[in-house]
Amino acid sequence: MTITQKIPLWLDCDPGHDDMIAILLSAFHPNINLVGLSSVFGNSTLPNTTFNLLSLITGLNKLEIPVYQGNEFPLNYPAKKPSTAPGIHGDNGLGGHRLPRPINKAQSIDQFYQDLAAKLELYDGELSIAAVGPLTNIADFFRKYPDCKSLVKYISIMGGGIGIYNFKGHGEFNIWNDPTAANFLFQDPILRHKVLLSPLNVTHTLILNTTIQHLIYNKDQYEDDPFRRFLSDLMIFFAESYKKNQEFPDGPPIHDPIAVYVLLVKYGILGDSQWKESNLELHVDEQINGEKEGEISVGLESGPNDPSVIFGVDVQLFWDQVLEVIRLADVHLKDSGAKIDYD
Ligand SMILES: [Ca+2]
Repeated sequence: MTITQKIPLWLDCDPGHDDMIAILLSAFHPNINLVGLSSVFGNSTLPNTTFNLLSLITGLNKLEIPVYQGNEFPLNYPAKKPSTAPGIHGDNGLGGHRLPRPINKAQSIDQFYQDLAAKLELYDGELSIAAVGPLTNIADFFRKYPDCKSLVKYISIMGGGIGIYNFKGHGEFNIWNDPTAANFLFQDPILRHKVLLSPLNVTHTLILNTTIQHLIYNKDQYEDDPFRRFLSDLMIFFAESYKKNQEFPDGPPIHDPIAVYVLLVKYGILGDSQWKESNLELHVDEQINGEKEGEISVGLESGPNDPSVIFGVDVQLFWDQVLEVIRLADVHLKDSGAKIDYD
């Protein structure tokens, strides 16, 4: 792929503050063609994450991107109960600022699967999926549409940790919430080598410190910019939650956009960026209420057909992409003259 081409991308998410940055990167990066957005339960309930997704699309004036409502519960529900993250993202999943009232409505899960299958066929081996919430929708889709497995290029996932945890002892939030879905994608003979997993090991290097917060919004430069103030209020809320509940004094890790960033590297858009990855045989502990529920273990016989786990990226290049899409979103909103009520 040459850099004049665009990556056809489907983003599955549970917004979510860091999901919002993944949405910005997907919707505004000049080398990405975002063909669909789907919601899943996770950071909050499915009605809340779907509302937040529709609200963000309204706030960004990107109403042409179709939004679909996915699954409300993990694959193994009701035995496996999901868990939300109000201590990090607020009760509605996206705390810190009133959200714009959504204009569009979400389409059904049946439509989601039909349209994703149609897009995979249309782009004939070039479309990738980025999944930045629990993996329920994506695993469920490929279970129901097995012929589509050969058509997806990459499944880029933010989730898990190799010896690092952030949820209930031995878990990472996304993987813990649907370990059955994760195991399906990590172990499926056709899909597993298409999986790119960005775990906490790499996302904990992507800290939204005060310098970056200042570049996103500062009063001197952006006093009359309601979009940047909106973004900043949400990010400050996220930073305060992380400081209080996860002991990140310098700023919160911005996990989710990594799954999109990784694709920019893999498709050759960002040239020879610094990069560390390993192919690892992955297994998630599915024992409900077990001591190691949600923990990822690495098999002894890892080989080239196993998922690629990303361990290191060029942090500056990552933030350059994020700051640039925020600038482009800002220009888009001003140029379109959209009257969006952020206050
Ligand atoms: Ca997420």
